[in-house]
Amino acid sequence: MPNAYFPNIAKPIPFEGKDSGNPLAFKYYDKNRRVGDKTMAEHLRFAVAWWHTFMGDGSDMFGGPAFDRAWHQATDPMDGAKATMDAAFEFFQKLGVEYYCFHDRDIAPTGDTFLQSCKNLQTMVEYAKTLQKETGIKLLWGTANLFSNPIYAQGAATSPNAHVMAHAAAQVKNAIDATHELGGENYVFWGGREGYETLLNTDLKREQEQLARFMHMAVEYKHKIGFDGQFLIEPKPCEPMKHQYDSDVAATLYFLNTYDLFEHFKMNVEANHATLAGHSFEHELAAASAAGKLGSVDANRGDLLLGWDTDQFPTDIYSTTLAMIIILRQNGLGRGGLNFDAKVRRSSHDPTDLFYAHIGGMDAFARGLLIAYEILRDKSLETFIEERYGSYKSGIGEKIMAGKIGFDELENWISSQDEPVLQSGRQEMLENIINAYIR
Ligand code: XLS
Ligand code: CA
Ligand code: CA
Repeated sequence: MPNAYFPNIAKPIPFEGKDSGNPLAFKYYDKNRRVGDKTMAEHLRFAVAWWHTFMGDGSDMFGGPAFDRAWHQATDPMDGAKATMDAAFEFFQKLGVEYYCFHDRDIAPTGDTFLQSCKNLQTMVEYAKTLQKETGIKLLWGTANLFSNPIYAQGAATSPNAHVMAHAAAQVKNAIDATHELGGENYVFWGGREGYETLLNTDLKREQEQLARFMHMAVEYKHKIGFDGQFLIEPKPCEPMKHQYDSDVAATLYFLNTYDLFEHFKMNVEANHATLAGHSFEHELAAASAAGKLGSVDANRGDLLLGWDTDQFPTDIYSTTLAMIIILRQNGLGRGGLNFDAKVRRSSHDPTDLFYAHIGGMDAFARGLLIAYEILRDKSLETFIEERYGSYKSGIGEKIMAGKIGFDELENWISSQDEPVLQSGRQEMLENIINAYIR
């Protein structure tokens, strides 16, 4: 295993169990441990996000780069990209994750022209292919950065300028090609600038039609080249735009339905985007799962006291438990996974902090998995929920749901009945049950 960029981490991070005092060891994530019919690694399918972990330089709105990364020292951008890729694969192996995710412009530098950017990307894809082959590490998903280039300031697919939309289409074509070439299991569409800043200059209906047309072209292209990965849309309500069209899971489902795209997409649900949309992480997961559309997860957390996308590493066991209950109920994420779309804080400038951050996130989800598995195995919630709706299994409830009767019949029926007998929702009792499992 190469040892050039993280010399302080001499060997892969070991699993040492919950009593270990070693901060560079897993306490819960034991990748080969079986939980039900799968190993922890198969359940969790962790991925590292290239943009934050290898490209992040600690900049924020008030200050420039704060991280001095050994892989960012080259003067030639392509040498820098290669060094970054070496560092990334060293990191994946030492951390013990099987997957990564990237934007086209993360792994390859933007060239002076579009064609040069495409060439850079192809060169880096070839290099990634070699490293994937050598290490067995795989691509969970690829995507295109349709938000950094100033031409996308007014949208990419939803730009008022058709030349810009064409540019975005050509860029996405190349990003899908790259993902396909690397055997990516999914391709993500996050429309950071697909929204508006003021309605004074915006035709909202037209922009959504453009977005739909763009997605149809992507689907046609996917079939044309035989890419069999999943297409995922990642909802977010705002930032950088004031309003984004795919604002949450419900809005995205509506968009897919309206424009005849439903069968072609699932969703990549991000925790921090859920809370920015005024929902809980588990609400968004449950909403996507109920529609059969929970494809993958961007595992992070926000800060409820800050109104922006802080992309912090997940540490809250309660939240990972509720998330894993939903994921286990739908029998896993299939070809999706848990991607740490998360960054270390500006003050955590030491490369070792990248290990602490991921170890913490992986342990938080491993623990959530173990707890959720027990809760479901014991049917601690399922039996209660089943009984709560029991009145629809027979009698009047069964007739209602079978579509056999309507308002008139119900009025007649109600006239012959006493007042309904109400059952408690038992929220507090159920909350206590969950807490009893978190030990
Ligand atoms: C930004 C998004 C982005 C997507 C991929 O807020 O989370 O990083 O996951 O483009
Ligand atoms: Ca994300
Ligand atoms: Ca985010």
